[in-house]
Amino acid sequence: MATLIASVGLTLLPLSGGMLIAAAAVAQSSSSSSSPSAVMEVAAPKLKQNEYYIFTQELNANESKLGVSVAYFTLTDIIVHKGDTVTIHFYNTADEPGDRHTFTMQPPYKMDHDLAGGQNTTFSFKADTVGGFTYFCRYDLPSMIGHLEVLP
Ligand SMILES: [Cu+2]
Repeated sequence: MATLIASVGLTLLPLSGGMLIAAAAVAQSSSSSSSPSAVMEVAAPKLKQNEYYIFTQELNANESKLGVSVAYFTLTDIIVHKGDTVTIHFYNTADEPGDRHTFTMQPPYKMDHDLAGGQNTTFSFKADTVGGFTYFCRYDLPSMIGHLEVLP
């Protein structure tokens, strides 16, 4: 299959199933980066590198009948590199103040941001430990989880 070159300078890589991914070529200056990693990272427009918005969401389902929480985070995968500063804008989208949700992680990324319905918060942390780490809501386990992957 031929590689398509779009007029805006993006290289579109054909994948199976007709999906396309866009890979923008960005020159990385070795003098402007303190990271030893040469891995290319391209942020979305209007976002800083490693800046994420995460909203709470609840399925319209009968939790007591199902016997399990049906809440979740809108963003469930975050991949960064060691040394990155991660910024998260966390929104509890519930109408009722009593519908609390947390963004919680165990050590080494120990944190616990507990929001009432309608609240939001912004926080940052440095990804200084390599590995895979689960973030979760204390009130909605086992469903409400996500995964932070910190690459070397
Ligand atoms: Cu929750």
